[in-house]
Amino acid sequence: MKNAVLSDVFGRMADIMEILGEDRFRINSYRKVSRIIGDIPADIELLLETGRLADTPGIGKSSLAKIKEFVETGSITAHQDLLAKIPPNLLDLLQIPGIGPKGVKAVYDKLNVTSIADLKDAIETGSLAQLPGFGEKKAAGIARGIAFLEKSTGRIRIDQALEAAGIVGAMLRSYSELLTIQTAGSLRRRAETIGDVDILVGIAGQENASKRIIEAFTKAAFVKEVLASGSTKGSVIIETSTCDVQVDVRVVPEESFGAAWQYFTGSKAHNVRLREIAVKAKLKLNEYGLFKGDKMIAGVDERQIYKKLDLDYILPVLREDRGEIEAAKNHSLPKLIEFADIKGDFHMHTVASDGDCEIEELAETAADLGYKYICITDHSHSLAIANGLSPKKLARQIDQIRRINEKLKGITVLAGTEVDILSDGSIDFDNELLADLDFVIASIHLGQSGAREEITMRTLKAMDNPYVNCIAHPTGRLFGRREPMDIDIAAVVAHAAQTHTALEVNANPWRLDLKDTHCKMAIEAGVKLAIGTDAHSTVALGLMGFGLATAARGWATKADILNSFTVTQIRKFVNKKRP
Ligand code: DGT
Ligand code: CA
Ligand code: CA
Ligand code: ZN
Repeated sequence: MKNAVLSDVFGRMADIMEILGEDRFRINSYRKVSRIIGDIPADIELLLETGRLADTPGIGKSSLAKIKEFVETGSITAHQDLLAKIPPNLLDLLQIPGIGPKGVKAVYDKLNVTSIADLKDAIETGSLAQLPGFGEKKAAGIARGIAFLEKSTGRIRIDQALEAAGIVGAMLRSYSELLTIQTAGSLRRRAETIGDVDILVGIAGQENASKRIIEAFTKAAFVKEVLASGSTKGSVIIETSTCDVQVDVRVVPEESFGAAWQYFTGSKAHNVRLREIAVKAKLKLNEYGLFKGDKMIAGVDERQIYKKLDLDYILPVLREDRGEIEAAKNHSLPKLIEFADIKGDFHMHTVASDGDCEIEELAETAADLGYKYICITDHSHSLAIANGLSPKKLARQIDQIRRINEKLKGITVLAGTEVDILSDGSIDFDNELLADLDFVIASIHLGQSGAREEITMRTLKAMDNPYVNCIAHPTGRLFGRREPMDIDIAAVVAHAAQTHTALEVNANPWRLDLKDTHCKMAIEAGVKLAIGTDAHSTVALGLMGFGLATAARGWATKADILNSFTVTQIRKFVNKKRP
């Protein structure tokens, strides 16, 4: 699928136009096209062929022509023309957390900075700090951003890992229908970021079949570099639509598949504990099976490994040696939240702020997902860059939602807001207006680089507001782009429990905060978690699974997750805090 690359090209064109100071309106429309393409789940080439792309709202004639050109020739003339207008390394600056196209324009225009190296010089000499609109604080932030970029570990987001696993899985399946193919490692455990993708292949019998499978894998068209190639294991770098990914494929005999799957799912820490238990029981556990002397007592089936070790079965999301082994021993593992428990989504944006679709479209998609409600949470007016709603506009949206609800069947639209927490911890809307809403989420978008006391104070104060029901993306991190805010999570959790405020698990794979360990802390303190996709399109409502996995990794049960509540139960939850 060319969707992601194409989305990137449109985003890049917008960036370059912004750096060159071109027309605002055109820049915004390119950005919009970029996001629409990025969100389309179907293959864009197919949509183009069938003519359905032309009907997609937001994609005009000229964008369509560019998409067509890209599909036919692999590039877009307008993109090449724009690239020719700027120095070759200038766009590298955009990878630095803390600097956007506007910042790049400023340093390029005023300081003649054309590369990251130039920018480092400008920081060292102090000329960046002197540039209007920058200052010492911002320059220091950018210096930290460069350091962050330089030490970046090369871990990838879970959605990127899934794409890579999909590419390799499809190839292996087409190689032979008879293979058992499963993902293992951190991807199966749904860890927040992934180092490399591990794929396990089970085959019945023949020795040399394994070698042929590895050969087929390492010689596949998607392979960019072969790191290792043996008779049962191959390790390669493949190119996906957004990044390079290391993929390890191991082939094991079918009779050992369960043991290998257990072993290569990890985590290492979990496996070490399991092996200790085996040793104590005078058994031997490895990737080939569980053995009593020479006799294999489990191997084909993963569940049997746990069973024969006198443990309840432990789901992959819990395998981190965070108490799951003890719980499995004394039969006290939690019954984790599942998708079937989810009745709604608490966080999404419409065209009213920076989203791509209408309330009705979101409601329709949510109903298809089997939900009973959604909560509309557009931004508030202080967040001008995201086109935040004025109080007047929000009041109108509330009326609009009431009218929509009269027509809708089977699903309720809750009127909400994602209101900004201002620099003094106050809330961007008055309480009278908030009182008209069904559910309020509050979050920090501005001044995220503030000191720990400041960020923590703002968050705690926001929770004191009787109309604030949830703190959205409490740490504000964006993997690879922005480090989490410096915030005292223990204090936030304690205050959430005290003030009857929920904390969000943001399901967007860029965010995933609260993170798993923080979810566990919150649950132990009796705080409810609200999973929100933060969708800006109907497609993004499908991100729920990532938030769900994060909560499950934090040991969440149905009772801990607000999304398992009915509308009536949510109203009760909200009213308990209101005066
Ligand atoms: P990653 O790739 O850094 O996101 O994390 P994992 O967990 O996928 O780690 P990886 O790919 O190095 O190895 C996959 C699994 O294989 C790991 O979770 C557990 C198992 N494994 C690998 N090496 C060892 C080892 O030396 N000892 C034990 N007990 N297990 C290992
Ligand atoms: Ca791995
Ligand atoms: Ca690996
Ligand atoms: Zn949002």
